Formats: sequence, C-alpha cells, structure tokens
Amino acid sequence: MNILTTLLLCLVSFNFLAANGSKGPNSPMVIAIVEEAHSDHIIVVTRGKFKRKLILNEASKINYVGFDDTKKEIKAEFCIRAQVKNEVISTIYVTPAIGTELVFPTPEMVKMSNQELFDLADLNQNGRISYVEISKTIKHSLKHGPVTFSKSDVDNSGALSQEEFPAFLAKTKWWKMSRVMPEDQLKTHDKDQNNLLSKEELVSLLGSEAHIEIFFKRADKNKSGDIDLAEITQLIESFIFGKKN
Ligand SMILES: [Ca+2]
Ligand SMILES: [Ca+2]
Ligand SMILES: [Ca+2]
Repeated sequence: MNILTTLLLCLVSFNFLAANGSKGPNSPMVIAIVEEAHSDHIIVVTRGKFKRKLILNEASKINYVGFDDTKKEIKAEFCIRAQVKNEVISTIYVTPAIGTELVFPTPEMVKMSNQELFDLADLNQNGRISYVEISKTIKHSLKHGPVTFSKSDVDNSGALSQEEFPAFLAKTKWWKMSRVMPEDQLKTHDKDQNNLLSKEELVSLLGSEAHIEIFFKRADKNKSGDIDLAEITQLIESFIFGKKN
C-alpha cells in the first residue's frame, strides 16, 4: 500500500470515528449529566468532563426512559444521551439521576436466578424495577443504559416488570458471561481442539474484535501466545467482577 492510500484510509476511518464518536468536546453523540436545564437549551457535563450547551428546538425528539411514576422532565443531575448536529439536539434520551458510581455483581449475584436478581434489584419492593433501581444494582451505564432499558421496557411504563426483566439481563455483559462455565466456553470456541484459545478463538468467545489485543495480552499471563483454562477463567472473572486482573 502506498503512502497516499494509507493516508486516505486513515482520513476515512478518522471521519468515521468522529461521526460515530461519543468522546471529545465536539462529538456528535453526547453522553452526559445535566447541570442546568432551560426551555430552549441544556448545559451538560460529559463523561470526559467537557461542558457543552445543547440546543432544544421543535425538531428535537425527546425519549424519556425509566420515569415510572415520576414526572417526565429534564432537570439538573438527570442523565442524557443525545445525538447533536452543531450542538442542536436531534434525538435525546433522558433518564432520572443515577450518579456516576459503577456497579459490579457480588459473587452471590453471579449464581442467582432471575427471580432472585429481580427481588434484589426491586429496592423499594413495589414489584417493578425502575431505571434508578437497576442502575444501582445490576448495571450502571450512562451510554448503554438508556437504550437497553427502553428496549426492555416493552409496554413503555417506565419500569421493568417480571416479564420484561430477563430481556435486560440478556443485554448485561456480566450476567451473560456468568451463565456459561469457563470449561464450556473453552470447548465451544477451541476450534482446533488443542485445549487452548488462540487470539482468533478468543475473538469468537468474546463475540467481538473490540480491544482484543489488550484482552489477549491481559489474559495470556505466562506469555505463551495461547490462553489456557486457568487464564480463561481469570479473564471471564475479570469481566464479570470488573477487575483489571
Ligand atoms: Ca421498584
Ligand atoms: Ca414496563
Ligand atoms: Ca485452540
């Protein structure tokens, strides 16, 4: 490949990233917490700590997610995920305040049934799980939470019923990972059956090439170029419990 082609490809992929990105001071997707809400604009602080003023107009499509029995509005501390063009909001997801603290499962939660997890997440025990409840117990994600929750909340009531809850779990990474034994993961993805996973086989296990170099390096503790069952077990646990090693 000559230099010009490489340069062109870089530019194309850079534009692609910029058009889809949710990071940086000018990203078209804005994941943030509201600082001030006004009728025609909001001031937000993004995860990267950029302060942005976003314009609301008649064309802005507002999706209120997880409001259950509270008033649908945009207020300070509420969370947003917005698609913007020149800082004008085209689509915005708004959720009640969930703060910034991440949640990870306990070893007990990893073994719980759906019903047990439902009871654990239903903090006020009213028989349904609000967005705030699920964000404090099962999964906290300013980026993915609003979309996962609204897709799971089929009847759009603002809370998850017992019937709706499993769909949310199915989109929760730690839960999915905890439902399959590492031995079975190895068996399923070890295509050449040498009892080790190569980088390609790990891609198959993770279902994505995203960050694969980092994950593989982290997993291959003895730097053998393959990962064995003990290393797979550790990697899966690091995903489930959110640890780096
Ligand atoms: Ca509840
Ligand atoms: Ca519902
Ligand atoms: Ca193998």
